[in-house]
Amino acid sequence: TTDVKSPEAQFRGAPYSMSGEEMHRADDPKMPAMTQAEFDRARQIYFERCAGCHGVLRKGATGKALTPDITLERGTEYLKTFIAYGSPAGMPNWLTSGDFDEATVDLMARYVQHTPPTPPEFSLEDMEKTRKEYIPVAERPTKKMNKYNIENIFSVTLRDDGTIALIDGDTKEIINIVKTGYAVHISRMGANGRYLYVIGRDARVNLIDLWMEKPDNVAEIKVGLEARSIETSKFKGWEDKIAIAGTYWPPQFVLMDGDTLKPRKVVGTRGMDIDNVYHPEPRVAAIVSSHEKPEFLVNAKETGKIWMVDYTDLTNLKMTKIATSKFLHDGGFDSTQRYFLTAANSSNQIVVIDTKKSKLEAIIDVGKIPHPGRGANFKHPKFGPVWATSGLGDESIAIIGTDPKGHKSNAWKVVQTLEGQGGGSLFIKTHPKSNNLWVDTTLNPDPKLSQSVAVFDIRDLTKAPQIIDIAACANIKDDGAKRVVQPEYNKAGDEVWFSVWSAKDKQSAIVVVDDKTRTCKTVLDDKRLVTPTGKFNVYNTQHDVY
Ligand code: DHE
Repeated sequence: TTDVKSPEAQFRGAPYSMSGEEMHRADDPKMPAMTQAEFDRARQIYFERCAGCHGVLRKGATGKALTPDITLERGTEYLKTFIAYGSPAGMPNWLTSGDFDEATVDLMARYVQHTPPTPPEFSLEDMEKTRKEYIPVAERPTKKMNKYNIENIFSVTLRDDGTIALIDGDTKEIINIVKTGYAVHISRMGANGRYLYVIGRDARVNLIDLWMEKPDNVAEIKVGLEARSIETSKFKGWEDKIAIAGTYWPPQFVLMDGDTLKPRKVVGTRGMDIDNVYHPEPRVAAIVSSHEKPEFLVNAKETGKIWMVDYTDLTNLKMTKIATSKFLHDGGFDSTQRYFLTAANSSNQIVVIDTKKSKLEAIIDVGKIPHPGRGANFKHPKFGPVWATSGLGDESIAIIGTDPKGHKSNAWKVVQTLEGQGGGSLFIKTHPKSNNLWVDTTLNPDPKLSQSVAVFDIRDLTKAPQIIDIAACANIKDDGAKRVVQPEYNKAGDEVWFSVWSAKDKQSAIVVVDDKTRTCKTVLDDKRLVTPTGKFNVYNTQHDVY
């Protein structure tokens, strides 16, 4: 078991799916000796444990740069100590946590003194070769063929199953379990309320048609080797015409036809960072679709740049690159949907973009490693419209004023800081019809905290939050981790759903809480719900309600 000293490190440590790829090895006599078998094993471990923080090319991301010019100077003994015991800056203690034995520590210390093997590129042609249209557009339904209340369907990530569950939010029945990419990550709903787009960490994109009698895949494509984000065009007149997927490797994004996933244009994100230093691996993190213009907003994580991509003319592609702050990760809109608020996580900041003017509006200092998901919008009794984020690094919840017209002096300032249960928070959520602000602490090392959530009363935020033991509601008998993750509302805003997330071979569940009474209402513990994490309500995702 891991000593979860740093929830941040644990979070970043999710395995990359590309360890099996053909890669070129380039040695130099200065580098410590390694057999090919040792090299291959170390490479695999690097993708499983290290790439998330240090980057595939080891140029440094949230973790330090580990290229041979640096590591050879440090030497094997120094590196071994670092790997074994970790650092207060967030490097895990791989030996003392029990994850690595002495031999593995030695192996990895030698490996990082070698030139990083470079994974292959992935071109438009490579993508097109993987594309499947299971049901061509002409053979798809022309109207809704089922009786489901589509707007209240939830798409649930079954992380380690490589599937999503479509759950009827009214009856709580599973409609279908749909095969998707490996370690499937997020779902985003098309603007028309019909197509659901899902992306896996292996960069497989699935297009699911919710009009079918039994909603299922109609098209699929692999757009790279590693990915996290997918979105579709939402501007009036352009609804679902263009889909976009961002990849971690290769560092690029692709624009596709919304209904067939045919790739049309690939754009690389490599280039200068905000300090005018070249970065070879700016991973694409969150992508949102502007409501003000026919544009996507694309977070290029390591360069700290937000690209506003005009999708109306793919030949004469127009892009505005906004210099913001480094390590852009997740984010969402304010309640008017004009401003995009996104975390620059390792900079401990929230960046605000005005999507109407295509300009940087503000950069705001918040607590340690903000992680808003899409954030939470509500009307503060004193400060008016606000947006909130919790974080991985500490217990603080930053409430930021978002109304430059009506509450000018509070706009883009932290107007209040709440004290949550602790660090390791991933998601925060409310709903326009609710008075509750829910905050999880999924990655907190204390199981009491990771299995419960804090709920604040928006009408009186001076009151301490109520703590609800969600895992206990699930009444799971085995000894799984039962980490509670990601509150998500139903369409009506009167229920909030939580995942109780255990390992693949353990029982997991979804707990539905009555938002008014804050009591557990329904437990979904169907055996097919393997490792549920993210949940995406169709209506709320379609309309960016959060
Ligand atoms: Fe996520 C969103 C990246 C680990 C659950 N995650 C995102 C987004 C990015 C991202 C860039 C924003 C996408 C967008 O809006 O377009 N996530 C990463 C990682 O790089 C990271 C840290 C490590 C990794 O190697 O993958 C990571 N994420 C996780 C998990 O371990 C989580 C908790 C469980 C899981 O399913 O893998 C997880 N991430 C989520 C969820 C969202 C998300 C549920 C969408 C939240 C929302 O409400 O929109």
